[in-house]
Amino acid sequence: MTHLTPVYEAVVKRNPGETEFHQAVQEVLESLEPVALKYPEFVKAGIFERFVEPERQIMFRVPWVDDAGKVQVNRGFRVQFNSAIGPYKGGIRLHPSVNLGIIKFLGFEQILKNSLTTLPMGGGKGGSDFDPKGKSDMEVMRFCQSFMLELTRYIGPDTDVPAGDIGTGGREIGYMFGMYKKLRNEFTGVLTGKGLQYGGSLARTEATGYGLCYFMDEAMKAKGKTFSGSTVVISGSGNVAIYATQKATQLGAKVVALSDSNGYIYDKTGIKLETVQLIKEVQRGRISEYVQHHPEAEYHDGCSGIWSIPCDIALPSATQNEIDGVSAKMLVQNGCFAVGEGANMPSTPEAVEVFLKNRIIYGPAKAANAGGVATSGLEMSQNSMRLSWTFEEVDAKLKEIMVSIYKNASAAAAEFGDADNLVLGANIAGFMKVARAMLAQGVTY
Ligand code: NDP
Ligand code: 2IT
Repeated sequence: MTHLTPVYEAVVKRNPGETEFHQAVQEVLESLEPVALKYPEFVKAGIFERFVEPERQIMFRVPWVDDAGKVQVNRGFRVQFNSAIGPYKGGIRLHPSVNLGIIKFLGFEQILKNSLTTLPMGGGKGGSDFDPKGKSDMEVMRFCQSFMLELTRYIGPDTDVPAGDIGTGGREIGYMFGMYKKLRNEFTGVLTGKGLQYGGSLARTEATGYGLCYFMDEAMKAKGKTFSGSTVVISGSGNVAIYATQKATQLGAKVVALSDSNGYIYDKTGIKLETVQLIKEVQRGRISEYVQHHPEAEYHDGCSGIWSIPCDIALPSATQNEIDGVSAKMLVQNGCFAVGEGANMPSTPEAVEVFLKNRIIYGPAKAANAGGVATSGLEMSQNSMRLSWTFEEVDAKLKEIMVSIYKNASAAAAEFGDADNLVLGANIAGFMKVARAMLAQGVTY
C-alpha cells in the first residue's frame, strides 16, 4: 500500500485492539490501491476514509433470566456499516467470542459481499457474546426476546434487515421475529432466514453451501477442473458446511471430513450426511458422535488437523482465521488445487499469500459465500411482493447470481492486471458500485 496507507493507519489508531477488523480493512485497501490511482474523484470525495468508518455502531445490554432463576447479562451489537446501495443487511452472530471488532470486520466484509450479489443491499452485522450451546429452548427464547426488545429500535424492513450467522438459525430467527412483530404490531420481512410458514424463502437454508459450490464449480470450470471425482475436505458442521457437503456430493465429489470446535471426523468412504444432520440439526450434539454410528470413521481432537487430510478441494466453513500459513502449505503440498471460503475470512493473510503464490483456484469469502445473503435478498423481494417462489425458481436465481459474481470478479481482476486473483477482483468489483453510489449521494454519511 502507498496511497491508502494513511487510511489504514487511521483505522488502526481509531479502533485499537480490533485485530480482525484491521485485518479485513488491510486486505481490501491493498486491493483498492489501483482504484485510488485510477479514480482521483474517489480520493477527492474522501470515499476511502468514509468507507472504513461505520455509519452507526450500536452496543446494548441484554439481560435475561436463566432456568435457575438467575439473571444473566450479555452484550448486544449492531454495526450499520454502509447504506449507500440499500438497507443495511447482514447476519447476527451468537458466540462467546463476539466483540465489537469481530462484528465490525463482518459488517465491513458484508458491504462488498452484498454489492457483489447485484441486489440492492447495504452492509451491516450484529450479534452477542451469548452462547446458545448447552442452553435450553426457553433460555434461548428469553435471550432472543430481550435482544430484540432493544434491537427493534434500530431495524426495519426498509432500514436494516438482520439474518442468521454462527449460532443463529431458524429457531433463533423465529423467536426474534415473534418479538419484533409483537413490539411493532406489524408483519413485515424485517428478518430473513424465517420459517417457511411465516415468510421464509425456500432454499435459504441451503443457499450458502449450495452457492459456495456453484461459485467454485464455475471458477474450476475455467481452469478445466471439476467437483466430479474429487475429494473434498470441509470444516465446520453447521448450516454452511452441511449444505456444502450436500451440493458437493450431488456434483459428484466425495466429502471425507467435517469438524466442530472440538475436533474433526475423517470418513474415507465419504461422509454420511443423514447422520451429521441427525446429530447437528436434530440433536444439537457434537461431531464426535458420528463415529458411534460409523465405526469405520476416525475422530481426532483439535481443529487444525483437518487440513492435513489429503484433498483436491478445501471448503473452510467454520470461522475466521481457521487456516494459517502452515495449514495452507500442508494443503498445497498434499495436492489441493482449489479453496473456496464458506466461512467469513477463514484464511489468515499468510494463508491467502500461499494460495495466490501457488496459483490455487481460490474463492475468497465475500464472493464465494455470498449465496446466503443473495437468497436473503430474494426472500426480501418475495416478502415485498407477498408471493413465494418455488425451490427450483430460487435455486436457479441463486445459481445465476453465483455465476455472475464469478464473472464480475474475474473481469475486474483481469482489468486490474491479475486475471486469476479473485481477491483483487472481488474487492474491486464490490467496491465500485458502492463508491459510485456514495459519490452520487454527496457527503451525507
Ligand atoms: P453454524 O452456527 O451453523 O455452524 C458453525 C460451525 O462452525 C459449527 O460446526 C461450529 O462448531 C464451528 N465453529 C464456530 N466457531 C468456531 C470456532 N471458534 N472454532 C472452530 N469451529 C468453530 O454457523 P454457519 O454454518 O451459519 O456459519 C459458518 C461460517 O459461515 C461463519 O464464518 C459464518 O459467518 C459464515 N457464513 C454463514 C452464512 C449463513 O448464511 N449462515 C452466510 C455466509 C457466511 P461448534 O458447534 O463446536 O461451535
Ligand atoms: O455472512 C453472511 O453473509 C451471513 N451470515 C448471511 C447474512 C444474511 O443477511 O443473509
